[in-house]
Amino acid sequence: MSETQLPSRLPCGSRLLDLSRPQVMGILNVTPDSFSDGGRYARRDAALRHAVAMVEAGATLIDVGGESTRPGARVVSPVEELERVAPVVEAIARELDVIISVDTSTPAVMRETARLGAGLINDVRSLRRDGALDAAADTGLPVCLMHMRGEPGNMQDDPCYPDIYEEVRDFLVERMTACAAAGIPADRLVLDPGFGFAKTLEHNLSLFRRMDQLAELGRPLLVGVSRKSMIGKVLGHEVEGRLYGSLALAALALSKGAHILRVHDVAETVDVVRMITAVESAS
Ligand code: 8Y4
Repeated sequence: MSETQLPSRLPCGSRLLDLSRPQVMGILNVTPDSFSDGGRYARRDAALRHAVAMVEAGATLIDVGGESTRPGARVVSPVEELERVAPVVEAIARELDVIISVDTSTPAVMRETARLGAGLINDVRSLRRDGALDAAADTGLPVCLMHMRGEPGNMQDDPCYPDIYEEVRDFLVERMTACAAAGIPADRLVLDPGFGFAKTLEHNLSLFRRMDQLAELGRPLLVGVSRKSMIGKVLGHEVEGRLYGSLALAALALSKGAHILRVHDVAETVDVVRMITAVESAS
């Protein structure tokens, strides 16, 4: 794989993502479990307020997701997913100066949200659904490819790999090749090891340790570990008690070359990023 220097900016629709320093992506869930009651305008307004707070706290990307990837979550139709996500994307695009990432595997959602102002496609299935490669290619937007075997519903059924790092690298190379064949060039791709997806605790820890080697693929890395069960398993804390573990992993991910951190706790993570950047910019 080529080890060329990464460009310092990634075009994301009408905006540019600055890759010369680490960026924080705030997580915005618009699944019914997060904003269920109050009807659709209440859901849109609550989501917009959350997005405003994350941008004020320093997020430069907002990841909007309308389909839960939790094991056992109900399957959402494309129409239902679009009804949840589209008003939120539209409102953020109108109100805020931020790159909107859309967490979706659904071709129709990719096409429509791109039209409404989305700047990045974040697909945990790495464009493996029927029509997803073509839809993403047609939008011209960058895509985040993430390692996951199987589907969210069955991915934790005894995942087994001879070498987790090689598994993730080979998977991402295969998806990069599929993207190239569909007209999505490598310079439009972001790569993600997929922490917590089809991996045991040992897989997650070992992959995290070797994450710096994924730089050899020559693309920016996005890392999502915020509040995940790998932290819960090591520390023995429920999801509300995982902030310090999340910040420890955020700092370590930066030291291993991560470019984008996908997090719930934006203000706290931005402090970590700014402190590390201050030290690394010193003479
Ligand atoms: C508490 C809160 C515990 C949330 C677990 C979780 C990633 C992602 C997710 C990721 C990229 C999650 C959509 C899982 N994780 N996209 N999406 N990378 N690119 N679980 O790691 O946050 S959802």
